[in-house]
Amino acid sequence: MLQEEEMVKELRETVARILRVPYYQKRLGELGITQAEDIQSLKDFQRLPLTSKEDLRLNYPFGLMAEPVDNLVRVHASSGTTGKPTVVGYTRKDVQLWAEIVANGLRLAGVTSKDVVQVAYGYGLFTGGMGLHYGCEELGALVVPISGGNTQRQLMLMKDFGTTVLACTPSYALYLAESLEETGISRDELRLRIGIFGAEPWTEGMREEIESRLGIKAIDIYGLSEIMGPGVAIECEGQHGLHIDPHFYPEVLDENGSPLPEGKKGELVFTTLEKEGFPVLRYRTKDLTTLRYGKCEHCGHEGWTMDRVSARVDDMLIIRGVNVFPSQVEEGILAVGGLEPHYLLVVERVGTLDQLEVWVEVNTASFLDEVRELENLQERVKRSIEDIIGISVRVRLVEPKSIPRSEGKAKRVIDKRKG
Ligand code: DLL
Repeated sequence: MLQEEEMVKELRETVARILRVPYYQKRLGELGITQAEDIQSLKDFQRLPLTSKEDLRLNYPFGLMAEPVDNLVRVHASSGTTGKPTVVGYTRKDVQLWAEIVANGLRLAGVTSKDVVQVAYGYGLFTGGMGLHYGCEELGALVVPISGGNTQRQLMLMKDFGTTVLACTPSYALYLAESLEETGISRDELRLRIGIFGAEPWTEGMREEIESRLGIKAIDIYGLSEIMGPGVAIECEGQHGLHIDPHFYPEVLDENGSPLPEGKKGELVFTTLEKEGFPVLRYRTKDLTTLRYGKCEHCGHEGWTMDRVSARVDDMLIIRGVNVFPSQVEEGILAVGGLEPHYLLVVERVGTLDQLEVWVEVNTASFLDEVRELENLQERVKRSIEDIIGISVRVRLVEPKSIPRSEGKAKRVIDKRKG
């Protein structure tokens, strides 16, 4: 492991930088921390306050920048569920660093300067498109900056340009796979070999589905705008967890905010190192995962590796007192054949009781089956989901293609109990 001393030195530099920001100055001052030198050990660091999305909102739009706005060259923002977005700013050095981080990550994933990368993440305030774009350019790959949507055009260019790498959300990858099958373009006409998929939770079952339908290796890429954007962590070709880039210091905390040891699941928290415009101290991602430290046998990466993010704290549904994550339902659906991985969770309160209904699409072959067989399928999915989540659910099998497809992050829950 990195010498604690060395790590503390780097963290201290971040503390020095964030102390330029009046808001942090005040919060740290309340704890008696007025200078970076007050941090002498990891224990000291762990006593520092956590930062949340709420802090960003309170300081909207530029209040948490550690550089004058004049020194920023780019902003991105993530749409909040309530009103104003959260804004992040980058200096010239930050955008260069980000490009290098993404390029390194792509290299670990097996992408080279010879690849043709179709970037089908959205371009704009969302960090997905531009984050991947500059990373690919830094690597020397050929970028096709098509952005999200316009599915038929995506397929045409994928074939005509000989795209070898597809970068988009896993749900959009699945939609593209489905559209390819419909359009009648066969996999042999394409040169696709790698997918760089992230920006939303997805399961191993979904990975297998995408890999087999597109005939590619599907790599999980993670990131969030508050920390930088895509590339905070990425799988290497070995696909055994996501390697965290050394410019980000991770912690996993329990519900009380206390650090958990390696291998224990909790909320992922990041501190940025070396970031200028918008350095962040102990930012609560609300993502649930586990951490381990070590050397990857496959690619030699030495440092922190995290498990795939199975869910966000925010996505957790409490149904009749039981915690349920959409990814658990996805796992249950994919364990049963004859279905499409397109689903929706509909939660309602009937009288005083919460009810979860899962809508799942049957595939075209099953759709033509006899009613009895469909009932049997329905029963099997129901049992498969119930085995995982531990409460009873209703399953509604729906026609192929009746659940809306997503071109970006999928929306999988309709909670009618709210509002
Ligand atoms: O989604 C950045 C990104 C773009 C990552 C493209 C990967 C690829 P935000 O819009 O700020 O940024 O959303 C961040 O998305 O806290 C997670 O909850 C979720 N997320 C991102 N990547 C993954 C992943 C981008 N690989 C939020 N697995 C994060 C699971 C992910 N969840």
